[in-house]
Amino acid sequence: TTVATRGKTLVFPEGFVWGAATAAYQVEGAVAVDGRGQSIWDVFSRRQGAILDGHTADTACDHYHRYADDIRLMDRLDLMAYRFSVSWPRVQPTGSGPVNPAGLDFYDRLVDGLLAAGITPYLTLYHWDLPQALEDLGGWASRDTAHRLADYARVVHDRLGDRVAAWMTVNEPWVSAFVGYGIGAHAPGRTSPADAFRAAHHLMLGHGLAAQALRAGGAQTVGLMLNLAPVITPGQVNDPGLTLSAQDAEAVERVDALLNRQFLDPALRGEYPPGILPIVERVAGLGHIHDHDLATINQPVDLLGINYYTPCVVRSGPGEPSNAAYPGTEDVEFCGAYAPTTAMGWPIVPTGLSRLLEHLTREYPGVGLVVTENGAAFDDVVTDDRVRDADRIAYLESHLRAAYDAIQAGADLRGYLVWSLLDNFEWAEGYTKRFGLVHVDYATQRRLPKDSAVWYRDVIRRNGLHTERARRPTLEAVA
Ligand code: GBH
Repeated sequence: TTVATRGKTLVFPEGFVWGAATAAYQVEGAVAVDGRGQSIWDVFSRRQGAILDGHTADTACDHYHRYADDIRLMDRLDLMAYRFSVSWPRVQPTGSGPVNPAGLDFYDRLVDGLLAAGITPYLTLYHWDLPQALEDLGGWASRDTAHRLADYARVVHDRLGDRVAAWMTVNEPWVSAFVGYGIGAHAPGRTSPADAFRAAHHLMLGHGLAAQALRAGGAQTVGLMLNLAPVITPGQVNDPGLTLSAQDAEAVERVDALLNRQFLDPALRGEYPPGILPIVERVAGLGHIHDHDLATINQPVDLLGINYYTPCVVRSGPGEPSNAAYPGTEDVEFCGAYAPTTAMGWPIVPTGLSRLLEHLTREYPGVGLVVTENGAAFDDVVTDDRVRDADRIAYLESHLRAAYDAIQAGADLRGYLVWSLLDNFEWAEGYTKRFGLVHVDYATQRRLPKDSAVWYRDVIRRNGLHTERARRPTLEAVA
């Protein structure tokens, strides 16, 4: 194996890709500039009570105007890769038909700037900002939206395909479908479990159709990002080998099908996992699943992007009478408070990442893996022009150790992207949660690299983790 322990450093495989990620709506701002159309998030965030403290992303990190400075920042952090998303309503203001050249120009400049700095772009086509005009026609509950995504993929690829190698179709279809259309905590804020299942299927169909379009255009690397979590019982948090009761095992399997396999199996195996279609049929009917859809969804995937934050811990027991995030789990208890948490309230369990990577390697062999999101929000404080975010460093370090363990156990993990480069608009939490390696003062737009940014730069420089703590220098802020 290429993995080695060099002195006191855990060395990652040669060519391992280190980077950070953002998403268009969370960082760009400039929502009414240069012909951009409205997205479902522009509309949703104006709903009374939808976003904590009534925040909107109208300005966010103003990355649309400051992208050149942000690229310089990435360069100073020695990032090898930057994952960003393209705003669909910037490129196609009404989601179909007319293309807005000024919108494409922005991504053209961004990509050229990244390449000039030696940073590899990882382009996400869809990170949740659906054009509102398409939502008005039914959004992801409507089959047509999948075809519109493929058209949009073609438009973006025609413009950037000569310079961008890595094309990711959709980000976290589970969240889009079940949080957006089921619980309604995200845009478009609908509360229909039936529409959530339809949205899930159509997002995956959109992935398949977009992957076909990208491939036909000559794209080299095509993939998608899923929010994946090992589904385990509370007892397995500290004792992974624990034998489960039949009821617990069945609860785990059902939740795993809803959260992970509903997306993994169609994309990578061309089928829905056992047990899920009866739930879909009861909640939504099966009319939205057409004969050849699974073959369309099952396109070759070069890269599976894994967004990992925390495991999903469940056991057999009293659940919610109707849980719109997990339809059909009335007899499943979702457990929290089994480990210390981040500011999001998400328990910190690094072994969940190694477990997940090893499981994917066993169950879906042959697909390249990249951690496309991992990171944590903490209550950062700026003192003496510095953010001493030891808690974030500890989170990242422990998860990188878990990733290293998985690689040693045979996982084909090719890269790791921190969520996020910058503090940004954290969806329903507004600006109250900070995930960045770089602190953003929203009043002045000043960027201040946190201690974690400097720590991460050192990880990148040595392609691995120091097993002993060193004294670390700081980086000055940039206006
Ligand atoms: C990602 O979603 C998004 O892609 C990104 O845009 C976002 O900013 C980032 O994460 C941070 O939120 O209640 O303990 O069961 C994350 C999706 C789905 C992560 C549900 C954690 C459950 C935690 N997530 N989840 S828990």
